[in-house]
Amino acid sequence: MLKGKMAEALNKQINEEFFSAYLYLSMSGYFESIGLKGFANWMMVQYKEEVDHGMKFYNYLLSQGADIKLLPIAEPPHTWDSPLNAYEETLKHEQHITKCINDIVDLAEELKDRATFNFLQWYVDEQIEEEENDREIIDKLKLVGDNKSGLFMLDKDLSARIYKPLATNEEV
Ligand code: OFO
Repeated sequence: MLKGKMAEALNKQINEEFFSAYLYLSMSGYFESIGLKGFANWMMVQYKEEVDHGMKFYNYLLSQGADIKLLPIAEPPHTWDSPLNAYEETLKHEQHITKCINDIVDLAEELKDRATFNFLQWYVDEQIEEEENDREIIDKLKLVGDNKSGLFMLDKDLSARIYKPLATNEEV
C-alpha cells in the first residue's frame, strides 16, 4: 500500500509523462510541416514510448491499490526555430524528467518505500538512454550545420526508428 505522498507524486509523474507525449507529438507535427518525415517518425515513436511510460506508472498505482487522479495536460509549443532547436529543447525536457524521477527516488528512500524504489530503477536507467539519444542527434545536427544533403541523410536514418511497445501488461 502506498503512502498518500507517494501516490500523489506518482500521479503527478503520469502527468509529466503524458505532457512529454504531447510535446513529442507536437514536434512530430512540426517536422512533418517542414518536410522532414524521418524526424517526424522519430518523434512519433517517442510520443508512443512516453504514453507507455505514463501507463507503467498508472498500472503500478493500480497494483498498489492507490487511486488514479489524472491532472490537466498543459499545451505544448507548436513550433521551433530549427531541428537543432527542437532537439535541444527535447534534451532540456528530458533533463527535467530525470530530475522528477530522481526526486521520486529520494521520496521513496525517505518513506522507506522499497517496492516503489525498485520500480523506479527502470526509469532511472531509461533516462540515461533518453538523454544519450538526444545528445547523439544534437551532435549530428551540429556536424551537419547548413548542409541540406547531410540533413536529408540524417532524416533517412531517423526514418528507420521503430516503435516497440513496452510489451505485455505486466511489464507496462
Ligand atoms: Fe522521455 O522519458 Fe518518459 O520517463
